[in-house]
Amino acid sequence: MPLVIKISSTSYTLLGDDGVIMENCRLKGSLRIKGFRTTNPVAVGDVVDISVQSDGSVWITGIRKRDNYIIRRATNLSSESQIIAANIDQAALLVTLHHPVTLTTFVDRFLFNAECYHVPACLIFNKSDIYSAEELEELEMWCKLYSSLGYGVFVISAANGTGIDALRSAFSGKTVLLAGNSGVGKSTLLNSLAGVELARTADLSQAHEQGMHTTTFSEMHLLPDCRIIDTPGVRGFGLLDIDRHEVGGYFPEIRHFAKQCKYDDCTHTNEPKCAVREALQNNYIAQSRWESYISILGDAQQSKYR
Ligand SMILES: Nc1nc2c(ncn2[C@@H]2O[C@H](COP(=O)(O)OP(=O)(O)O)[C@@H](O)[C@H]2O)c(=O)[nH]1
Ligand SMILES: [Mg+2]
Ligand SMILES: [Zn+2]
Repeated sequence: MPLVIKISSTSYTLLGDDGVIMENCRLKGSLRIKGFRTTNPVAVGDVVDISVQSDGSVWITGIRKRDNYIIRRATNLSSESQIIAANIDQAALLVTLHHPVTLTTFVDRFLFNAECYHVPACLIFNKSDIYSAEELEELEMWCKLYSSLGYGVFVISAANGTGIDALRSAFSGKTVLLAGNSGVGKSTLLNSLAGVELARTADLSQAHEQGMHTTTFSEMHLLPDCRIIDTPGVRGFGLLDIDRHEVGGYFPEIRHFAKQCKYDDCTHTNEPKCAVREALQNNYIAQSRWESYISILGDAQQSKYR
């Protein structure tokens, strides 16, 4: 079945079973109105049905059921959402502790969202080549924390190749969604994994893209051992619907201790006999994770995700 690997504002690029790439494919009109209120009904990673016309042009006539998908709202004010990617095996966040600084809340929000979508998540710490001894110690603490929570953790240098082989084997055969703040090294990592120049890195791309309309559509890169979905302009992803008392269920350590809370719908804020707050006091839960939890709880309160 053909796979959607790239979307532009007017057409789709598909990868056929035979490995042939079909460009300029169109969407059959009736597909536009069905289903979600999304700005685009077809996403990168979708498996689709096609019909080839007598002139050779290709129409997408149907979308196969998705294993999973990740969406974000089109804009803050809009109720429309955009499917960023579908059928993902692994969500990977590329992180730099410094240069640029990544906030723990940003990391925790990513992990939280991946849990909500039931997509296994991992963290890739990049630029290990430029850290001071002190920064490396800090990095070690982050790695310990997140691996103790069950997340895959990798320390790499996309620039000099450190850790790339381990990453390549972890990604082998998988469709990976790669996210991360601008400047953390996503393009550099893509090139490093591919072994050839695929994506332009910051230095080269900025001048070129200025004045041009920059696309924010995702694209799937077909690497020798894996498929990487790159999501330009997508720093994280958002949820449409979550209740306050459900938030803790997507933090593995909170989920663990919450079983012993007195109330099933405990939000771990001011309820009596709360096992989660007790665990926090005894340092079984990291302070930074707790702060992220409280921050996401605040969003759920304001219905930010609805
Ligand atoms: N020292 C060092 N610099 C890196 C590394 N990876 C990327 N960079 C640099 O960081 C900048 C941003 O990289 P880029 O791949 O464009 O980031 P993107 O915005 O996430 O795609 C560029 O100047 C890269 O050369 C790394 O592992 N070590
Ligand atoms: Mg880039
Ligand atoms: Zn509780």
